[in-house]
Amino acid sequence: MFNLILFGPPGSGKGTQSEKLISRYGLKHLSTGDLLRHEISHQTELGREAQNFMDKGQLVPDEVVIGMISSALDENPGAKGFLFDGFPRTQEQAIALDKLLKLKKAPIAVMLALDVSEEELIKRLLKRGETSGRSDDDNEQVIRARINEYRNKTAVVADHYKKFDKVVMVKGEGTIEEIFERLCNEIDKRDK
Ligand code: B4P
Repeated sequence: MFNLILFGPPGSGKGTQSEKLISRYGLKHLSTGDLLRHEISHQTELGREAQNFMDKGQLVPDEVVIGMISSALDENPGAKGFLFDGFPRTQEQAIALDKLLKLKKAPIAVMLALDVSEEELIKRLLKRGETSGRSDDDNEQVIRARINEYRNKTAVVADHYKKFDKVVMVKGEGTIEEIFERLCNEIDKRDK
């Protein structure tokens, strides 16, 4: 089993690159952002709770996202491997993920961390906001709040995996194809 975390600030291209990576490597894509938006569009209780946080650019509480990931892992017993996109986003989520994967005897192989300047992040998210209908993308104040959440709560997740020597920084600026090739080069260096 090959388990990979695609890491980076909001708008760094995690969702964009994940789509391409799962198709090349046959991994199961687990995006907490997508799972939460699915709950919102189906107007579930979890979705209504999550929307309050997401609309303000805040992280959704740990127990909610950890529960979603735990169920998704159980629902895919035959997966060749998982690509975690947008998860873990806090130290607590990272510890919970490590425990869940330990039970499956399949730890994280590598964390690929996309490096993108703040100016570029804001530009990309505002551009997506023009067409996506995502309420967390169409307002610069909310985008800045998301970037602050990343700095205050999420950046430490990379430190967690650095302790195990699992973090590789990848330049996240350039064309989508160029970035994809950089990510593939790192994955191909590792055993699968
Ligand atoms: P996410 O859905 O994870 O999304 P994201 O961080 O906004 O974006 P991503 O990095 O995937 O960017 P993308 O490829 O789409 O999170 C949304 C919210 O959900 C969070 O703020 C939080 O509230 C909540 N949430 C999710 N997971 C959580 C967790 N674990 N714990 C707590 N809360 C959680 O790219 C962005 C744009 O850039 C796109 O328009 C794309 O086309 C463009 N782009 C991509 N690559 C480009 C390139 N190379 N050049 C130019 N543009 C590019």
